[in-house]
Amino acid sequence: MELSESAQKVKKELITRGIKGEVVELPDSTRTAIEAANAIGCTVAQIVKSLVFRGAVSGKAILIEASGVNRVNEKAVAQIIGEAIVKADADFVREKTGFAIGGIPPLAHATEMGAVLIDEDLLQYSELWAAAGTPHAVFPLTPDELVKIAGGKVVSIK
Ligand code: 5CA
Repeated sequence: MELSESAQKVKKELITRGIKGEVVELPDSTRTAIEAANAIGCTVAQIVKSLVFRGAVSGKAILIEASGVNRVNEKAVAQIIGEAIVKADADFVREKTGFAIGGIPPLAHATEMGAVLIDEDLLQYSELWAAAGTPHAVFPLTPDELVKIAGGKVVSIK
């Protein structure tokens, strides 16, 4: 079946960046990390959550690539980036990334992120899965590929 427009955008960018993993669109929802893990048949920890926050002072988009099992410690992240962060609303997420919540990919965003952080806990797995633009689309990648395409700093986010 043909990929939806948003998933195609991600697929194109993956090809451009030399990532081999194929975008798959699944019948079951992959909107949340738990749903994605169930639909794929992997652990929740292997799911890459692409979470968008807003810099409280700068107003910049802060992207955090977190393991599906981890909750972002906003105080710890504030220490790392040098300003407080607040959870972004759906409109901010759409404006900055070009995608809707539940399908935010680690790349192919509409605007450049102010900062990108990658959860160090993701580095222990040989295979990860990230959203590919819609709440039904995902693709597999390695931790090295995630660091390459997201272009972020690997840190503890929890
Ligand atoms: N497709 C899966 C991973 S493959 C996915 O996108 N998971 S996620 O965790 O990155 O996206 C869901 C996240 O969006 C939730 O954890 C939550 O942090 C955020 N979210 C959900 N609803 C809202 C909302 N109304 N406003 C802002 N953020 C939201």
